[in-house]
Amino acid sequence: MANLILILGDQLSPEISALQNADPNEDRIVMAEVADEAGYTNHHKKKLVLLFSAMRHFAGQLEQDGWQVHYHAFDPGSKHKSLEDVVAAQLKEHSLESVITTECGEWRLHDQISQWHTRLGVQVEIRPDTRFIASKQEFADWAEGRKQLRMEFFYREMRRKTGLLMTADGDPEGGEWNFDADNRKKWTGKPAAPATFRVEPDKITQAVIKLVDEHFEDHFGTTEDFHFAVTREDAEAALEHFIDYALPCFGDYQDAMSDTEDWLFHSILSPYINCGLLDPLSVCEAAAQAWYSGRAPINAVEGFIRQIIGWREFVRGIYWMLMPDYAEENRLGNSRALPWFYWTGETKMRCMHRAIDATRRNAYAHHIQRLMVTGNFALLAGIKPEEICDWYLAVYADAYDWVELPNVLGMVMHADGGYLGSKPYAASGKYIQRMSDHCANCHYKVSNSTEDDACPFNALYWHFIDRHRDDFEGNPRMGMMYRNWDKQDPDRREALLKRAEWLLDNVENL
Ligand code: FAD
Ligand code: DLZ
Repeated sequence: MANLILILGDQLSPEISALQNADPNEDRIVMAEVADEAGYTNHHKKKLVLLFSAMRHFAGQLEQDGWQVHYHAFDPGSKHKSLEDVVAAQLKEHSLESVITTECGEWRLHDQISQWHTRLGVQVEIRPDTRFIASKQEFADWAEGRKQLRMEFFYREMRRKTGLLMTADGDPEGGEWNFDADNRKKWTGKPAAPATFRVEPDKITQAVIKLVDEHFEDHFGTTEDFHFAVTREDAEAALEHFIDYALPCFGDYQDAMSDTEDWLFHSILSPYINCGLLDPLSVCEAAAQAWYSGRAPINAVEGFIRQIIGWREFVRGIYWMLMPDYAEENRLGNSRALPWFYWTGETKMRCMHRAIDATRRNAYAHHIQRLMVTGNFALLAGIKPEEICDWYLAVYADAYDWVELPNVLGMVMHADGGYLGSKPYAASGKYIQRMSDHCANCHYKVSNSTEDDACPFNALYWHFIDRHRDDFEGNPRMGMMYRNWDKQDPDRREALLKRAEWLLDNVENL
């Protein structure tokens, strides 16, 4: 019996499970650019270009390899607005009775596809996504019965499972599981950050840029200077570029921020890993090889691998274990609307301006900008989780619900009660000053806390500590913060809270 094989925009891998044991002469592949997927959030224009162009290149490659592919290019006038519409039309046109697909990354779409067998009256086979190291079930089994879920312990399981950076005796290479303590240097301009990997848009990408500019004009960001890879071959070249030029310093400057450099020593590989152009395990193997051959130090390589087989796998496990209720969590009871400057970057807070402006230009900001700048501000200001989550889902080229939601709702907003961290990542302006050179160029003074020109992060930090006493005073990792707060002169505490109240009342004008 011939099957219809659906490949989604983030499943652009030749080894995707939906294609296993398929017959190019019998089975038909369907891929579709549709309004529902392009419009469920205000996707950054560069994300749309990346996905549509990568999908078109992937479909072309499948055809060259002998597959029969139906590719539905985006057409605003099309009567087919959803993947279901396109699939239903293909089933009818070719009298097919069975759909095969790989489980998708988002609850929203997973929920829809799970109903297709009744809605479309055909057999629908949903296969596991074998590109992840741990299956959903494996994660759930690991989590079961544990009082606390800690990424570090899950990560060690993934190291054992993959053998990455493990000795023949089953010990971690370098004698430690985690070299994070070595990875906190401030970057002062030296060593120079490498040039970004660039691919100039080919004809297919140019056509997609035109399409996005024409039909997605009101979406966030810009298509200008689009230089992402859109094929597996170019994504592999991006990986090599990272390993040769950035990986050696990745660890040292992993937490650094710069007022002048957007990318520093980060890999910029998440957009490719998440849409399937790069295989996460192969990426880690390439990094491990760089350590074995002496091309990168252990703190860099271990730190990088931990992000992928540790954090990336862990957040996915949390997502599927806790959805759909997870998306509704708001344990800190936040109620403030997202300030408009998240969409414009127009704020006098230099670190926020730089992070949001880079996001607008590049559909990218590195982890510390996401966590300790835009995320930290949202946490301290008590922004509604659903609004800040929707912002993060929209603005990054690598954003998909399964990875964005736990990072934002859990890691940044602590709205889930602490699955992603045993304490909130709340910090005052001092942290930003320690890890960056933004403060030297800021309208506000990081050394001030209560004055009119004081860095907003300072008073907001203490306001957060004060208003969440019931939530965090008993947390052993936060006791010191409460002792520091309680030790301060009552007049100063009052002045800090007053300044914070003013900031919150005037949040749109900061
Ligand atoms: P590098 O710094 O070079 O790290 C290497 C790889 O590790 C990344 O490519 C990514 O695959 C993985 N990784 C690192 N940290 C994480 C993490 N916390 N969770 C999952 N994978 C991780 N990552 C996404 O892929 N999509 C998102 O939508 C996303 N949203 C985020 C939102 C917030 C608030 C925060 C704090 C983090 C978010 N992350 C997200 C994680 C991380 O910031 C990005 O993966 C990273 O910045 C991507 O850039 P890079 O490829 O240069 O990463
Ligand atoms: C993110 C995205 C976008 C913008 N557009 C499409 C699309 O038109 N067709 C498609 O198959 N996939 C798209 N995607 C990715 C899907 O939304 C993705 O498969 C889900 O988010 C599940 O992870």
